[in-house]
Amino acid sequence: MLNQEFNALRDRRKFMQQMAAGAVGLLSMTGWNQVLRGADDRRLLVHSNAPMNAEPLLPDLVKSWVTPVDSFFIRSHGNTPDLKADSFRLSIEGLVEKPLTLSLAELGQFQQHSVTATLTCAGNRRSEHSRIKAIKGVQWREGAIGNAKWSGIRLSDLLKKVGLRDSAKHVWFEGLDTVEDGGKSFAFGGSIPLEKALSDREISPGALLATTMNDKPLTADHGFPLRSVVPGYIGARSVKWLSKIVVSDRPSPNHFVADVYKLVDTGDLLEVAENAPIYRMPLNAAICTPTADATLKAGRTAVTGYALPPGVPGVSIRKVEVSADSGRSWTEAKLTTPASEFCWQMWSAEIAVTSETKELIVRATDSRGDSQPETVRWNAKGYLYNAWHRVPVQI
Ligand SMILES: Nc1nc2c(c(=O)[nH]1)N[C@H]1C(S)=C(S)[C@@H](COP(=O)(O)O)O[C@H]1N2
Ligand SMILES: [Mo]
Repeated sequence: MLNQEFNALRDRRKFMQQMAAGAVGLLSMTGWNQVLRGADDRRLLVHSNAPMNAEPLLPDLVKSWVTPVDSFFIRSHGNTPDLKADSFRLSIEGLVEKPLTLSLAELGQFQQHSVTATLTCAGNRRSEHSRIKAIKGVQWREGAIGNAKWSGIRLSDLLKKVGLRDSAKHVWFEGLDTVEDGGKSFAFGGSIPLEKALSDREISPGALLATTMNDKPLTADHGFPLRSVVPGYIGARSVKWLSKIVVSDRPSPNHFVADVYKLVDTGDLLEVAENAPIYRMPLNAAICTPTADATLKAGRTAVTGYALPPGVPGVSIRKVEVSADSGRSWTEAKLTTPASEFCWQMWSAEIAVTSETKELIVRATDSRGDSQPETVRWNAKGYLYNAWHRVPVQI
C-alpha cells in the first residue's frame, strides 16, 4: 500500500489520474498538498513549498531510531536562506562581559560535543486536534517529529567565554530567515531560560549550537550552517540559521516567543499577554504501523510506533500500551530502543485483533507515572496534542 502511495506521489500525472478515479483514497481525502518535493526522491509529504513544511509517512519514521535527514520533517515559517559558510558569523551580545562575533572556523575551536535528541513540532498531530474543532495552521499528522545526532558546541561554553552579567536570565536566538506576518517581515526567534542553557548533563547539553545533523553538515532546510538544538523543548526553540544570541533579563520579544507558541483558548490579546511561552515537549506516542484504514486479518497483529518522554530531565518512558478493544484491555508493548530522557523510543506489540476491532489505540506512561490523557483540552493554536493515538482499521 505504501509503495503504491509513493509511486502515486512520485508520478504526479498518475497521481492525478488515480485521484480522478478515486483510487488514492486516504491520502487524497486528507486534503493535503500531496507532492513529493523535486526529483530528490525525498520521502516527505509536503504541506507547503514556500515556506517549506513537510513530514514523513509513519512507516518510514518508525524504521530507525535515528531518523535519516531525508525522512526528517521540515518546519519553516519563512524562506530557506541561502547562506555561505565563509561569510557566516554568529554574534553574541546583551548581558555579557565581552560581546563576540565568531566565524564557523572560530566556533570549530571550541570543544565539540554530540547529542542524540528528538525534535518535535509543538503542532505535531494538529490534524487530529482539528477534528475537535478546526484550527488554523499546518495540519500536521503524527510525523512532525524526528530523532537525530547533533554535533557542535555547548551553548554554556560560549556563555562562559563571553562572561555572564549578574542580571542574565534568558538566552535569545535569532535566525537569518525572513518571516512575513501581519504585514511585517522579521527573522524567526526563540528563547530559553538561562538555567536550561546551563543545565549540561553527562548525556545531554542544556543546549547545543549544532553544525551537523547525523554527522553531516546541516542541510539548508534544517538550518545550515548553524542552529540551536534544545533537547526536551518544542522544536520552535531550536532556531535554524542561527546568527545572533542575546543574553537578557527577560524572554525574547520575538513574535514566536511573545505571541505564537502559547496555549490559549481564544488567542485574544489579553490571554496571549498573560500566558507563558511553551518550552517543554509533551509526553506522546503514536502508532506508525499499521496505518490508518489498513485492512487487517483477525488474529495476532504486529503494531509499531514511537513514544516521546515529556522533556523533563531524568524522566523517560516507563511503558507503552496498545488496545484493540476501544480501551477495555491493554497489551504492553516491548520498548525496542534504549530509554533516554530527551529521545523518543520505538516500541512494538503483538495484539489480538477481532472482527469487533474498529481501531487500534496507544498510550504511553512516563517514569513518574503520568500517562497520556484519553482526550485533550482544545487550544486555539493547536499545540501539544497528546491524547491517546487512535488508528481506524478494517478487519
Ligand atoms: N530560523 C528558524 N528556525 C526555526 C523555525 C523557523 O521557521 N525559522 N521553525 C522552528 C520550528 S516551529 C520547528 S518545529 C523546528 C523544525 O526543525 P526542522 O525543520 O529542522 O525539523 O525548527 C524551528 N526553528
Ligand atoms: Mo514547530
